[in-house]
Formats: sequence, C-alpha cells, structure tokens
Amino acid sequence: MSGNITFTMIKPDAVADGHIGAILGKISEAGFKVKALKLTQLTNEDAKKFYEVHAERPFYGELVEFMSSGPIVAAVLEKDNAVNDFRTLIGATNPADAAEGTIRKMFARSVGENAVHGSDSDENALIEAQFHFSGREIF
Ligand code: 3AN
Repeated sequence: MSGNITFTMIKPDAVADGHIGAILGKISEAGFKVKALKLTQLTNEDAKKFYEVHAERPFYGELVEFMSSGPIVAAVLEKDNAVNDFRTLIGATNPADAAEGTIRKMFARSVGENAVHGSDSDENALIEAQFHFSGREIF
C-alpha cells in the first residue's frame, strides 16, 4: 500500500461551506481511487495529537481549535505518486498563493481554514490513515 496512498481530510470550513461533493469530484477526476471514506469529527485531543508536529508553531492552538470545531471528511486515496500528485492537486497552503484550478484556490477560506489536508510523505500517509481508520475500513 505504501508509496501509492495518501491521506486527506476535507476540513470543517469546506464541509460547512457545502463543498464535500465538489471536492470529492475533483479528487476522483484527478484519478485518485477512494480506499476509505467517512464523515467524522475530531475531538480536541485527536486534533492535538494529529498536528503534534506543529506544536511549537504559533498557529497550533488555533489549528487544533479549528480542526475540532465541526465535522470533517477523512479519506485514504490511492494513485501512483499519490502524496506528490495530491499536494499538486490541492495547491499551496495559503489559498492566495495556490495555482488556479487547485482545490485550495477554489474552496479554501484562508491559510488557516484551507479546505483540505494532504499528507506530506509516504510514511505520514500511512500513520495518518491508521490514525483515522481501522484495517477493516480500508479497502
Ligand atoms: P500543508 O497543510 O500545506 O502541508 P503545513 O503542514 O505547513 O501546510 O500546515 C498544516 C496546517 O496548519 C495547514 N493546513 C493550515 O491549516 C495550518 N497553517 C499553516 N500555516 C498557517 C498559518 N500561517 N496560520 C494559520 N494556520 C496555518
């Protein structure tokens, strides 16, 4: 599985703004196969743990609060070169810098509320997938 999978979340801003269907459509059109999918909500503790690597960053508290503020869609996606191709599809962290046609350019509110998460390495994709899904939920 490693190498060809990435993990994504459609974040609370994009869920609240009604973009689940449009974002899943873009993901599917780009050639990603859905291996796991659910609507869920992170607890404050979940969000702290998920974003632990950013604990020293000034926006950590705001990020944890935002990511646990409402429902998200969590998904595991499969494609050749999944991590890099997905990061290209979502665009830069700050939607103001994101390329035209990218998911963040189209749907994000701001650098903090930026519509989607995408894993940054194969190793983290696996860790993040297993954080959200049990083996029997990944197909
Ligand atoms: P990416 O999600 O593009 O990999 P990271 O890993 O640098 O970006 O940041 C993780 C998350 O932290 C972002 N998706 C965003 O929600 C939040 N974030 C990043 N930079 C800022 C910032 N300057 N102010 C507020 N939130 C931020």
